[in-house]
Amino acid sequence: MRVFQCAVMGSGGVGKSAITVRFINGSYLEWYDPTNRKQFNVDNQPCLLEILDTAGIDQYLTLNDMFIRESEGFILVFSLCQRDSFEEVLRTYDAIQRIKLSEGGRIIPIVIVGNKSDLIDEREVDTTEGEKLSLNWNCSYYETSARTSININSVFEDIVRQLRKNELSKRQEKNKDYLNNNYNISRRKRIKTKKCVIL
Ligand SMILES: Nc1nc2c(ncn2[C@@H]2O[C@H](COP(=O)(O)OP(=O)(O)OP(=O)(O)O)[C@@H](O)[C@H]2O)c(=O)[nH]1
Ligand SMILES: [Mg+2]
Repeated sequence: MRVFQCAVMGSGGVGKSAITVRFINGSYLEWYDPTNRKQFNVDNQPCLLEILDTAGIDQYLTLNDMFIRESEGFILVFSLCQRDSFEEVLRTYDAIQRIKLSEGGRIIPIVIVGNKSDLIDEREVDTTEGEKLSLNWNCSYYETSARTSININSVFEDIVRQLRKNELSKRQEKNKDYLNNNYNISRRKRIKTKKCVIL
């Protein structure tokens, strides 16, 4: 089975671990194994997702670059109750673009997550702001609560759908290149065989 790798990134304390644990274990803030893997069905097809729960601390920036290189998809988490963390998503997005585009990537599977939606009275970021960002970046946006489990599964299902789509388009591109190469070779051969013989 194809194993997809995704990283959960964002500022410290936004709920990256809580979201990951909620998805993997179905529990809230219990200890878990940080080499998270979960096999589940998306659109009736099984998949295995390996989730890298990163630490949201600035001094790990170089480490973050390494995580970006190693991951195929990204769940960018901010807290709906902390505007700074929303702005951090922009910086992480820039880093992902810089690294992945320099590696020749084109479509980068990304889901933006505004967490802690249960803390209604403490909100600092509006739904429309998250939605606007996702429209600009052509990715998805969910508002979640790891505490109440709202929308947690949808986030991971969405990233798997994007990862599958990405893989399919890469495969199609490869096939196109292969066919083009073959066409050029056979064309060259044909041109070669059209020799004129002078008697
Ligand atoms: N109310 C509420 N609190 C949450 C939610 N998710 C996480 N928290 C709380 O936020 C705090 C930080 O959660 P973590 O999951 O440790 O955050 P993190 O992003 O993994 O933090 P670092 O690993 O330090 O970067 C904890 O005290 C959680 O109880 C949520 O959906 N709702
Ligand atoms: Mg954590």
